[in-house]
Amino acid sequence: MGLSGTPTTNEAVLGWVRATARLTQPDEVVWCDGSQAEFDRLTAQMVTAGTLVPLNPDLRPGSFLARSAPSDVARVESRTFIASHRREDAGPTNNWREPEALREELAGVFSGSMRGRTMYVVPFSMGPVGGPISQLGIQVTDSPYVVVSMRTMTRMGSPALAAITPGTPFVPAVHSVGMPLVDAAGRHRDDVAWPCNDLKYVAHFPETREIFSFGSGYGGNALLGKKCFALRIASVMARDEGWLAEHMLVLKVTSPQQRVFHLAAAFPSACGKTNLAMLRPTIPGWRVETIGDDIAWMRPGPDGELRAINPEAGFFGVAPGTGWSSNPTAMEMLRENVIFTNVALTDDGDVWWEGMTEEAPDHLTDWRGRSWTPGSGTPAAHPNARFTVSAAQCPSIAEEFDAPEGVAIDAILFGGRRRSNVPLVAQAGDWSQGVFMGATISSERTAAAEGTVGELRHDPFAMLPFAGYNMADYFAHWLSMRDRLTRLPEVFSVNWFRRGDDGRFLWPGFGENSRVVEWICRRLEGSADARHTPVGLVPTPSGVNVAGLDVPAADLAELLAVDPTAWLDEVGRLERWFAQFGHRFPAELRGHLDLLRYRLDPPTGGDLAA
Ligand code: OXD
Ligand code: MN
Repeated sequence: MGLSGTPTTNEAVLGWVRATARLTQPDEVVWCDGSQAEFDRLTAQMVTAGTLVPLNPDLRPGSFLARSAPSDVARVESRTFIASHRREDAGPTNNWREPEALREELAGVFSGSMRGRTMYVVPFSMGPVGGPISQLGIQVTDSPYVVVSMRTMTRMGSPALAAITPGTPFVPAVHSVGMPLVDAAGRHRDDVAWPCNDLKYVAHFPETREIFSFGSGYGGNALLGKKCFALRIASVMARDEGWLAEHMLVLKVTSPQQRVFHLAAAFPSACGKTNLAMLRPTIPGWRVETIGDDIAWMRPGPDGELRAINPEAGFFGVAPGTGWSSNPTAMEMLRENVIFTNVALTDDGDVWWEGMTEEAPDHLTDWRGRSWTPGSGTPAAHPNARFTVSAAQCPSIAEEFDAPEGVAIDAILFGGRRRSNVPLVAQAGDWSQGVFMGATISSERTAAAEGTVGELRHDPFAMLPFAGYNMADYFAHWLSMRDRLTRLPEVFSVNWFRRGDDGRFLWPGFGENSRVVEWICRRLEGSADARHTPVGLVPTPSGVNVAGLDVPAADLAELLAVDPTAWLDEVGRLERWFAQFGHRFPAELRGHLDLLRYRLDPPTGGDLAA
């Protein structure tokens, strides 16, 4: 395949594109420039193909609906592979594959996988092009849906390609939906609206920084800048180079006294990161602005502080549960220029999903394209339905969003979806206990990945599906950051999801979470009281500002309570889970576990404060 008229002369790029085209055998190779004209051309083509449904331009201008194949709706963790040379470098929580064997297997599945299709070459930058924390990549893909999504989610196109000069490292990422339109014998078949393959691979070679994804067109499986690069590959880069690549939102908080704080917060998938990132404080005088909703890259800055960027350029958010009451900022952001995937279609050509409004419309077309009424008994939108939208459209975006040097992080929050045990908020005594807090997150499963929704699973740092190397080494790397920083962020754990015995949520959440943010900022200033508990410093009962809020004192007490019996069970579960790491598990964290047990059940009884 000739590559005449290519927009680069970089032989490293050309050689890799040529070799990939030789393997996958597309009809055509198209280099993407990221322009509006390119976007318009591809979306028009996808409308003709039935991949995109244009929405009513009066109700949702510039927007489209995509319906995926029902088998291709979430990240496939069981088919996500880390191919490091040594199995123990991938660790017990990753699916390890021997790299040479996996390469051979991939060469087999990718062989001819783009026959009859176009291969798009998609250069992109994670973070502002040329920024000191940013990184470059090129994805080749046979999915135009992926191209237009990458344009929203990354800095995609000509400036990124121009930055990949000879000798400049870039992460090569190969993606195919795995449904060639012509077989080896030359027989043609018709395309479908959402091509994919039952056989899936989301494969990472962390040592050579390469990504291969086959068989899925959906989200994190296919937009390879996101989970594959910005978390799995970047976490390995970060370990090697002394920084952090994290599953965290980043926000800017301004107090009524005009003091500015930057917070980074890790929560497992679909636990409200986007809502927290776009928080509208209910307490007077506080302001929250958004820097990121899913991923943070954080490096020691020139003054020894931890500086963070959001490497993404857009939001790929979970639609269900996003509504005018839960996240009005997101609802404003979604007024136009959005690609929705697997939401429901209204009869007048707009979108709907569970939680958007209190009452469902009388009639819809559901995410599978079937007629739907409130009596249908199935959700109208898939629980992992998504919106893809540019960050520039977010009304709460902070001016620092595009700052190449990032913002200095003052506090790190770790959270999960926990109906019991974990208090509303607790502060770690120091960095070491903070790392322990991150390592001990568990959360009830959501629909973002395959698996049983509601089941409790350990998800350290909300990175279980995303750490590209041995999680025990990852814990050690976090501990080691204390030697690289002279101003360490304070660390907190939070839990908005605690429930009473009757199953009701004890905390109203959403905008009211600003009250917890307030307590955190006041702790950073040194002006809020706290009491010691075995799991950290929690607010005194009068510490959380509940003025104007209808939370009974008994509920607040329960939200802040630490139940030793329940926590001893938790320690037991943690011990059993950490045992899988063997000698690689850092002794310092084992020490925290022992100390926690001791504080929960002191030999002499009584002194829980220790
Ligand atoms: C996401 C996820 O899409 O975590 O952000 O699954
Ligand atoms: Mn995520």
